[in-house]
Amino acid sequence: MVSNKVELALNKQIEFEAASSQYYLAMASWAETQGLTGVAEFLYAQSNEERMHMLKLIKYVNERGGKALIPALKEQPQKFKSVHFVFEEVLKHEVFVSNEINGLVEICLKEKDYTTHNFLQWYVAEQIEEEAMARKVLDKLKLIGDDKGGMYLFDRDLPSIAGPAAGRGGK
Ligand code: OFO
Repeated sequence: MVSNKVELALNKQIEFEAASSQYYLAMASWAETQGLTGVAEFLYAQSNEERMHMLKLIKYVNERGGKALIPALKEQPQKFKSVHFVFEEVLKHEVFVSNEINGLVEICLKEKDYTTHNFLQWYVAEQIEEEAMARKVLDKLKLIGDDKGGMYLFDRDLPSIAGPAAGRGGK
């Protein structure tokens, strides 16, 4: 059974995962309209990943005798300044989520909820991967700068640049 404090914190996290999924979906759709097929494909996959993170939490809360709350959808931006900006946002967002997960872990320790603490270790590891992936993509973008040919190749190769750390599929 989860305590009220843990249930509340897990529900907050459900909200963050849902927000991540929606945000990445908006980015993916924007990229698709810019002809950036590879970037779009990558971000659609990221959006699905975040939805899966949300679902995992929903099921956990309900299984542990709590009640998962399904968050409302918020309006998302229609436009993004650039691909660089998009991935800067992805990194910023992932760092934010990592901090929230750490806070959640701390609450579990305070509440002596070792079961949820154990469950959350998957998220801790996932965040390390996702932050590393966002940094890797940003490093590539810095190398490209404003070079259009570079962007063409980046878009084409993004799935392989991101590699397994992007969690494309397998989780
Ligand atoms: Fe990358 O946010 Fe989920 O955990």
